Amino acid sequence: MAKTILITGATSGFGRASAELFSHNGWKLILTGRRSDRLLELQEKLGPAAVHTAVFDVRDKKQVQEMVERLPEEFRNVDILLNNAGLALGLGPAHETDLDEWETMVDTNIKGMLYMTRLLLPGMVARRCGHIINIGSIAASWPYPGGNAYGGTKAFVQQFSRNLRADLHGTGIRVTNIEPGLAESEFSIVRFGGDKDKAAKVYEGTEPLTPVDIAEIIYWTASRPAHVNINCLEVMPVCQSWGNFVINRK
Ligand code: NDP
Ligand code: 8X3
Repeated sequence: MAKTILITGATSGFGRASAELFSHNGWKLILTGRRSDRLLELQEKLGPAAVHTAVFDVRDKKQVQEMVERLPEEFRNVDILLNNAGLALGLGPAHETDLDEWETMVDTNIKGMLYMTRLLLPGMVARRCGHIINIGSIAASWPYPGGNAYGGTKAFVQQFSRNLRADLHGTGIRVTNIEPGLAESEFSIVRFGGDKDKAAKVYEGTEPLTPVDIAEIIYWTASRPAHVNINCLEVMPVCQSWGNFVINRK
């Protein structure tokens, strides 16, 4: 019987590429996001019968609850929850940032992931089968100027993923945190408030990771034998590495 993956943020980037790859490999899909036109277009492309779409905002606990309650019978047994929906807003220093932007990142990257996980886990535990795959970031472990609250939200994803594993000990449920570095998607367009030129400059002269690269890693993680748990996987493009510490001299 075909397995089912629920993907948050399937309208773009990593989520969309994952939808295409899992579909290609015969999975049933629950595709979610706020942009309904994109979800419908993807459903049409991937085959309406194997795709259920749900339009909602992961920041809204009630909408998440309703989505889970309204899952059609044939999509109820979710095998993989891909907590992918997320965003960075701004790249300014902490003392100049917009507090609302910080709040949006916390509400999306942390609270959205918590709502989804808490509501789908009981079914997985009852079936003693399932996999939570969270999309963290290199920003969880490696600070950079302007990473402030975004990096903080991804550090939460990192530790929450580990703690989930501890809680789920003995249930057979797997938990993975995938931590990508520079990857070209709509991420920077969103980060810079829709400024496509500024976003393009982030990738200028680089060979960044692509959404397909990340989807393939997600699929590989999910297709390991059932006794293998990839706890955490950090990935950067070859063109990216770490810089030196900086010292402010008098
Ligand atoms: P994109 O901007 O291309 O995709 C983000 C997705 O998240 C969209 O489908 C969007 O859907 C969805 N989303 C955002 N906010 C909400 C919300 N409130 N409710 C529901 N869905 C939401 O970016 P990426 O594919 O690059 O990002 C995916 C994940 O990967 C994010 O968690 C990001 O932090 C992380 N990441 C990205 C990296 C990169 O360099 N690109 C590197 C490391 C991690 P819609 O707008 O339709 O709601
Ligand atoms: C996205 C990668 O380096 O812009 O999480 O934070 S980075």
